Amino acid sequence: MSDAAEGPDRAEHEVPGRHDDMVQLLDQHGVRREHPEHEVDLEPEELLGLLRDMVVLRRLDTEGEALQRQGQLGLWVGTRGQEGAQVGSAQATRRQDHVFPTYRDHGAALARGIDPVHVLSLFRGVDHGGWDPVEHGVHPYTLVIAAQLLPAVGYGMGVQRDGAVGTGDPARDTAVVAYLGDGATSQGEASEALNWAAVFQAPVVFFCQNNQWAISEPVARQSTVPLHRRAEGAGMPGVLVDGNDVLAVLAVTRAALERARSGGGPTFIEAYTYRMGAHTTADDPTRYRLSAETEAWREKDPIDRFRTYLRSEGILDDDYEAALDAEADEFAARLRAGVIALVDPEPVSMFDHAYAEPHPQVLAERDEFLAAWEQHDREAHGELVGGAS
Ligand SMILES: Cc1ncc(C[n+]2csc(CCOP(=O)(O)OP(=O)(O)O)c2C)c(N)n1
Repeated sequence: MSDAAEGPDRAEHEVPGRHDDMVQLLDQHGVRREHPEHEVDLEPEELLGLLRDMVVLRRLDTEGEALQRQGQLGLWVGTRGQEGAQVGSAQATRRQDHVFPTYRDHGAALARGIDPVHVLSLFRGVDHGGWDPVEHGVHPYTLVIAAQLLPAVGYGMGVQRDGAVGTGDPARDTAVVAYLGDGATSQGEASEALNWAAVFQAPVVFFCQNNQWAISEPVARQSTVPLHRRAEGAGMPGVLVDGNDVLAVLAVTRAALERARSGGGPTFIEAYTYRMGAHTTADDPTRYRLSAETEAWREKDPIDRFRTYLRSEGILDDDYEAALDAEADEFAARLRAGVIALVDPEPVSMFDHAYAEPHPQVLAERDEFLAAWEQHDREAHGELVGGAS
């Protein structure tokens, strides 16, 4: 399919190049397509599960934005429009796989069982994002662009050396998913990570969500060739998938993960999608992009498209929709209550998790901080006392 990238509606800032190799199993009108290499065969319950995950993720986004506007969060990083890419890719992972997310990959966090209140606690500023990475197989969010990519490759190489790749045991063979954005491909670390992964045949799937913008910088300022074609230069397959087609994303990511787990090496996936909202709640996208562009992408909405398909197959009906709405409402209510109930941490607690074991420099910094804090307290108290006398 080429309607997003070719022809008269291709926006000026998009990277020129042929996109007719884009894997798609549902066209933008929700009509099912065959693909010679990539297929998925899911039970109706599994299909409904994908819809549910996308609807709940969108609700998380709506609530996150509302909570930020109400002053309950310092910032919110939205996912609207990227539900197909995130849910499809995360649902392709297995329990033993390990995921390295960015700050926007809430769909991956939810899919891997992380409490959404925990995700929001980071954006409330009461937590550093410290869920247990081992329990969930999800590293903490990375806010420094591309900084997660080399650790992801290192983790993959570790898995390889632990003998958990290519054993043929589906419960043991392990892969890594490294999420990145289109803007992140401009960082030197991205090139280093791709090269290392290819040279060492690390079991890593680079899942790049090309949402067209790196804040206000369009993708054409990041690359002169479509992003997935960079993989060839690094020495790994690059696959372009319609990121708003949850089925195609699931199929492509499953295949890439299977390849990685079996010892076949890394793959780079470009999920062609769009960020419908602002970069974060601190951003105003009307300053750098046209509403006509956003409107054109609205037509390709991953949830509407999938819903249309499920309805046409008779898998989705009004009763399920009503139950799903009720579930999303309940999810939202739990989220709001959970976020508002979060307790501010002791300021000194920020030193607690820097290292697994006590570290002399961190302990010294902690003492220094405590002394300054107490001094500040004394002065504030003194001032009050002084002012009253
Ligand atoms: C190393 C580094 N440089 C700059 C920034 C500021 N910054 C935050 S988000 C962002 C854009 C990232 O765009 P992209 O990788 O496409 O991901 P998206 O936010 O679109 O999901 C930038 C430049 C940063 N966080 N880290």
